[in-house]
Amino acid sequence: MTRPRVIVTRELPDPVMDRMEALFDTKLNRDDAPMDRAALAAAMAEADVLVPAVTDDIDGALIAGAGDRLKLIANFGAGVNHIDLAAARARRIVVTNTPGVLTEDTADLTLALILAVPRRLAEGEKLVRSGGWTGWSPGGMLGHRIGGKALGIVGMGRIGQAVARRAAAFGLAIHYHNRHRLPAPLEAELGARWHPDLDAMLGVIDILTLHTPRNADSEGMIDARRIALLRPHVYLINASRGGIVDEDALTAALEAGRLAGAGLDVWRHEPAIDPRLLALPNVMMTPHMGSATMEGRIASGERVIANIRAWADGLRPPDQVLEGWA
Ligand code: 8YV
Repeated sequence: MTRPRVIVTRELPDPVMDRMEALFDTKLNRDDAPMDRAALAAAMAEADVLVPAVTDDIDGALIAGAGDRLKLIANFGAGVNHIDLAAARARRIVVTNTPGVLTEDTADLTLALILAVPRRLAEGEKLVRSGGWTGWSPGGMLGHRIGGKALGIVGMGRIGQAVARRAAAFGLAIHYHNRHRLPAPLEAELGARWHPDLDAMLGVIDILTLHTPRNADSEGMIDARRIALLRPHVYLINASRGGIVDEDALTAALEAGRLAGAGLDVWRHEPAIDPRLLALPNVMMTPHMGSATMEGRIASGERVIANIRAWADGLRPPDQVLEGWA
């Protein structure tokens, strides 16, 4: 196939779109308005390749109704929880993602939250901006020290490891829960302690950060029961997927002072945010911006292009997502 019909659902950086237009029979979404279900269905009826993003819910019914031409869903982004992988496999549609290129940016944002929440950065900024700051005082804006605390990382893949490296430099002791234990040399290099039992880890840490993909195993993983295992001085950080945390249970715990605070970049029903959370001063909130760097977006687009080219050449795309691994 020389020029596959490629439909891109969101506006990507210019260098990515220019290259796509040069290589493929590309239909771009220049005004970046998220496509509704009917628009997605129409795109999936005419495309050889769909390039969706996290805001597109590519569910089983849409995939089942896709045109015979659709052979590749080349996701722009690492997480693929918004794509029904089983339905794609049933239709023999290949799914790819863009792993690796967003790792460092997401880890940076995570560290920013890990530092900002216990030190109350958002509250301090708000105080100054409001004109309500009356001057230094010994008890003003007291937060909690980062160094010497225990960080619990759930999901020790690329991003979890990148967070561990950064956190160690700030003097945090690294604990992690992962299905598989890391190889011993890597574990030693990171100075990380494996907890095969997530519940056991929750009782010994001071800050919890989540870096596991959202899938059937992780959906609602941090629920009311597990939140109750956290000690009241614990901060929860989430820059992975909102659905991993039971947001109602988290809100109730924060409101009741059963948790010290939270740093949240992702939400269960983005972009809607529970007004009860908005009212809590000890929650720092960011708008799903963990990977939002120009460099990362371009690198992500380049991976999409590499995947499409490999597929069009009859090769196995480098980032093919295998069900059960995402
Ligand atoms: C991306 C993300 O911006 O890569 C991911 O899984 O969550 C984001 O950081 C998004 O997926 C782009 O579609």
